[in-house]
Amino acid sequence: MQPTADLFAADDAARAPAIEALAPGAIVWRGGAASCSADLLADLQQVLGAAPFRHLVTPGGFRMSVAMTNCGALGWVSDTRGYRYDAIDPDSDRAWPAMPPSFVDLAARAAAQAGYPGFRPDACLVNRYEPGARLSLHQDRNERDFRAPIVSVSLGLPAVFLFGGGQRSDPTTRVLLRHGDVAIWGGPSRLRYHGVLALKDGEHAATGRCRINLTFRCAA
Ligand code: MD6
Ligand code: FE
Repeated sequence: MQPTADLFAADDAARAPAIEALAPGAIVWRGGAASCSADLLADLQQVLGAAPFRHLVTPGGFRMSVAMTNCGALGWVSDTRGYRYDAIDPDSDRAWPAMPPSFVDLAARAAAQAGYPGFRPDACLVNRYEPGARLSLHQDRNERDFRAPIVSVSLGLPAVFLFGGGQRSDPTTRVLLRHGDVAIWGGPSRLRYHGVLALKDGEHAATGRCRINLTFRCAA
């Protein structure tokens, strides 16, 4: 009988939280959201009641395979006019739902772990990946101030995150993000290209047949 091995067995929700360096200014806090994941998912249901998932259209006219919604003062939207942050949900013509305190609290604790104290996000983009959904290489550059990091929480099915460099053609490294993992991303890494490979089919006890990603930003 090995108590430690049993306690932190292969089950993703039961691993000990640990910090992994990704690049200068970027880390993965393995399992950082595992202990609050049930609260996050319960509070997400409230958000979805007011602002359901929808498939946005890219400026080029393509329907995104990832379904999205937002909470907080600002929400990220895309349509044929371009990408931008907007205080109004274009589907409801109302303000986005407020960011639940459980979200704000986790985002601030995660940012502090990575050396970004005082992080107060005003936007949370929520992504839902169903099997086959992917996000092509992109930079997050619609925010006004690049001094704040981005905090990205993975829930449910695992996904391969691609992490590149300052140019789209730079080589990428692959990072498997599992339920409860938190990637924090700022400073010299803030504008690196990144993406997500097509989600592999599966079933997760917390989310069912999908992966949910919460990305927190200071957009204004
Ligand atoms: C995702 N994440 O993990 C998509 N962006 O589903 C992102 O696009 C992202 O994880 C900036 C920083 C961290 C991220
Ligand atoms: Fe991104």
